[in-house]
Amino acid sequence: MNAGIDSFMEGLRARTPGEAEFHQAVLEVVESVWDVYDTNPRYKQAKILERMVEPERTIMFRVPWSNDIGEVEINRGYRIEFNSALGPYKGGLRFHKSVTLSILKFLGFEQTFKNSLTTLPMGGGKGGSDFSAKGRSDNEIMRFCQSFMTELFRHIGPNTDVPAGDIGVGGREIGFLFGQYKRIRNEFTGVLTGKGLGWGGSLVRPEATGYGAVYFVQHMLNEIGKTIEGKTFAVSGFGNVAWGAISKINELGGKVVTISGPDGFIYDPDGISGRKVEYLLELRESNNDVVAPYAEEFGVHFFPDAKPWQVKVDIAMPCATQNELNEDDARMLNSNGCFLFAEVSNMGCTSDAVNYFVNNKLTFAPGKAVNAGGVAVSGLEMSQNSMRYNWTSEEVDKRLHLIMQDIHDTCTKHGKADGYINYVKGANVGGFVKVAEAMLAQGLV
Ligand code: 2IT
Repeated sequence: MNAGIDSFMEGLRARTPGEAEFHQAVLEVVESVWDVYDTNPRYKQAKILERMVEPERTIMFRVPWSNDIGEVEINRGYRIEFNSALGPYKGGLRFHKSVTLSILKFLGFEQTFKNSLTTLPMGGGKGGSDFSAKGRSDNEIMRFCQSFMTELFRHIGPNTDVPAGDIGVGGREIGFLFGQYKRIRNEFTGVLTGKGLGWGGSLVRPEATGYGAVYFVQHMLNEIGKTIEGKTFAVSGFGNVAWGAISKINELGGKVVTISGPDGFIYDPDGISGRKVEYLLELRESNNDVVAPYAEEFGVHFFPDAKPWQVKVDIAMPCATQNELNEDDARMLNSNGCFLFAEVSNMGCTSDAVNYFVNNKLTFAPGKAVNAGGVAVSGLEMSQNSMRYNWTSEEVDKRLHLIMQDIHDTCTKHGKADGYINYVKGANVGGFVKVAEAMLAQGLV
């Protein structure tokens, strides 16, 4: 490794001990942009990279609430306002028992570059809590969301910081959070995205992350002279992102043969289509966080405690969570004939897996490019809220198409060399340069 990168990372690790996921996300970006950084005295003098890895503001707070049997429960809430060079902080809230400061810092850091890639005016932020909806009643979820917002409201606003959903935060939670914000502030504003259609939400927002990812895959396939028609896909996860991706793959003539949950994966060789896709929504609404019931419902095979990467497919799309696909998985997929890897989850692949893909010049694109359609349509929701007007689904979908194409063009511009597109480098450099230039223009803040 390069000595400059080494000493940069050593400094970061010393300042942020124990934040392994954050270090992983930073290292990937620093490795990609180091040449650009090291040869640009304007960036170096202004210590742009050193500033980028320090969040502008980190908020941590107590979230007390009482459960259905009257016991007191305490969770920890967070909002990391990472970078506002390009616009108000923007990024999701994750409610899951695995949430830590390190996880939200990695997500907020990545969000900054992802949002930059979308071409829309959004800074980067992320937040959430170690609260999990698993086994909770709707009333408990509402009380938790209300308590969470009772502290968060003072830090956010439509021109300051606009949260949205992520793992564990969907339409139901956004509704509870929005209601409490409106009640406390006495303001009906676009302070959150992912809102319901009748009260400020945007058409296509629920589908946007999955649809956008598939549009991006279409561009990747186009580069290697292929199309989605007739291809088989391994998808992981079974939530909103997997659901959107599967719907669009079906529409374009592909076949998805796997989904997964924390309990294992489903192999459905006939393809997950029709009613089976809608069934994913029922699974989620059950608050159980398992996929095994799908096997019983549709008479297919369930593989407990296993990941879907052992199945023979053409294309792999991890859609669940960070570090869900490691180097062994990558090798196994590749040796079974898989030729395209589109990371849809944020940092879904381990560093070793990413290095394996790139060093072997395989067609791989990172989450911050592939999954950016979600936050992009959040940006379009903000635009519509500002105009107090709603676009049709055709209008939103058209803009989503253009944005995904733009991101692919940016990746190609900064990542293509000797006929190979290094999407990791392309996305990181493309995202970085725009943020760096804005930071320089805005002075030492
Ligand atoms: O990771 C992500 O980009 C999201 N969870 C969506 C963020 C947003 O503000 O829509």
